[in-house]
Amino acid sequence: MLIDIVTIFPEVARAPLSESIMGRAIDSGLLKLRVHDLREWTTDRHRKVDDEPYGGGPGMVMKPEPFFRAVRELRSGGGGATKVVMMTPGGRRFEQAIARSYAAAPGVHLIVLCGHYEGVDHRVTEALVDDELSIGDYVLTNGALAAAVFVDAVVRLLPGALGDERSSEEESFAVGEGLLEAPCYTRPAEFEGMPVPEVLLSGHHGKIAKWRAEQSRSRTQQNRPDLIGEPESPH
Ligand code: JA5
Repeated sequence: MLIDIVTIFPEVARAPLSESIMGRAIDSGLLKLRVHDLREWTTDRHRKVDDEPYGGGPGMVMKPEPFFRAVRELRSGGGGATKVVMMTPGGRRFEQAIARSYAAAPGVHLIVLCGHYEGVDHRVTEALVDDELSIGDYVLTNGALAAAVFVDAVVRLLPGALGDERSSEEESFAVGEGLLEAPCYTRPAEFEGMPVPEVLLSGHHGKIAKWRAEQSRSRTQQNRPDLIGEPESPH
């Protein structure tokens, strides 16, 4: 899968995607990841990527020209079909089902644009962007972090990306679809006065399954009532 990320903070996007599973996906050729500095596509001496908003207001807006130059150049170097994704707090909520749909099209060249400052000139969105994504309802200082989250979630689903670290059976337990996992423990059986629940040491698989199911239910009720059709508790 070919993925280009375009950001004014390329190191922020690059660092998390060079480790572990992502690093191996790159080394094995499963993923070709290129992270670009948007300023490569500026033409002025100061490499300016933002300007004041028309209509007034606080903050700065990302200029359209560098994005248009970037996408034109990257599209021409990709070969076949291209999808342009914009990471922005105003996008549709990114979730596992969206990650799956991107992973199911590994032949598509992804170009991931990162918003910064108060926003991006809307002509970029209208003319270039196929999908606007938000990773959640919180404020980041940096859209490159959101891009790294998106790419990680997609690439780990590509066949062969996980090696034997984890299998896709885990998918059916993904948060957001079903219940939360029961608590888990490893050795020692007692640590600083805190014992592992006795049932887990019992060897009684029926009782263990029942205990886990009840723990899943109560933890989901407590932490993610939205997953079982109940209103989310106020903050
Ligand atoms: C925050 C100054 O969830 C997607 C995104 C959140 C966020 C993005 S993209 N950019 C920024 C930002 O804040 O630049």
